[in-house]
Amino acid sequence: MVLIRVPKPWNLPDNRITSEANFQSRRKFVKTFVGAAIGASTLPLLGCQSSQGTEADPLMGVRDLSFQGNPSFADVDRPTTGRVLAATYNNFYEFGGTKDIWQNAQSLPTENWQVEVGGLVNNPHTYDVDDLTRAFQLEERTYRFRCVEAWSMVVPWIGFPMRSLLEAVDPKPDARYVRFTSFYDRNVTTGPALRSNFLPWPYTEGLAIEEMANDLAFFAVGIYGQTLPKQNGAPIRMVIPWKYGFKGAKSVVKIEFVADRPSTFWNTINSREYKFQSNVEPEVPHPRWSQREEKLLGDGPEFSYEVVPTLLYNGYEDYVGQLYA
Ligand SMILES: Nc1nc2c(c(=O)[nH]1)N[C@H]1C(S)=C(S)[C@@H](COP(=O)(O)O)O[C@H]1N2
Ligand SMILES: [Mo]
Repeated sequence: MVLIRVPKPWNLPDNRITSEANFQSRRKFVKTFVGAAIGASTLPLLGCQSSQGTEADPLMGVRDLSFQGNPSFADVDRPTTGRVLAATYNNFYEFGGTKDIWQNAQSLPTENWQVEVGGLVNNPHTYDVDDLTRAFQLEERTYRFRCVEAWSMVVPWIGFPMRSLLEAVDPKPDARYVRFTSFYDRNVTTGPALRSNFLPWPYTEGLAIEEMANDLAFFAVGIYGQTLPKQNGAPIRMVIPWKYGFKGAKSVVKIEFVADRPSTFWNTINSREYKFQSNVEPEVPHPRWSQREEKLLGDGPEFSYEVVPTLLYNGYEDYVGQLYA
């Protein structure tokens, strides 16, 4: 049995939701803040009760996958983050505004998951996730992963390049952007951060079509050799390793090829702090903190970190530099 201790988030300059609430009325600010605080203190307890005294396992429900290692992405110059730590220190606002949402996320219904791909394409298609994993060869890639909040991890993802799907649906010439939408059901995605009315659910993200076609852009269906834990975005999520983590929407249900730059979740909330492009750029500070360094999550199960320098495009300049030259 895995020993669980809910990791303590260090006090980042962030809480993104409360900071956003400053843009709103004072009343809304107070309401949101109280909601988040209550959620943080009671959710872990509720999780224990619902599992009737047995200790819940953050890796519950995961299955083995068959895949090939991609030798080009076998390793990075940093230690791989601990598996349990990556499964217990998450951002998934649909299930709450704190890092310890993994128990709450277990209510995500991942059975018979479908992904609708459409918009400006010649072959629109609604895929079962199992069809996707059969149609495209699964490979493993270890990537650096950098959150805009200045923490980072290194994890082995399993999935397939976004370009495979892009080619299968055959975009029309006027498709210039792609919009990705996460699962949302207000009866399920009931995290305390959601009680406020101003958040533009569902979670959406977007890429320029050239970015989606880049070698690095990836759909992950697994992590650490097995299917994704729900809290990591099961059953399928985006991984865009040269951009800040929020660009990688979890639990994707819809992919639309569009002509114009789409609206996206964080950019709609605060366009000054969360740019549409949001490449990892150490010399471009977030308005409220520096992006020069990051806290790289440790290789053990407990919360720990090492401060390391942030790299331009998260160390992937060779792959993506020409996109932005
Ligand atoms: N649907 C959805 N996707 C999301 C988020 C979210 O809140 N909801 N958070 C993003 C952010 S800010 C980060 S850093 C990563 C975190 O992924 P992880 O929890 O697997 O480390 O997911 C991204 N994708
Ligand atoms: Mo993030």
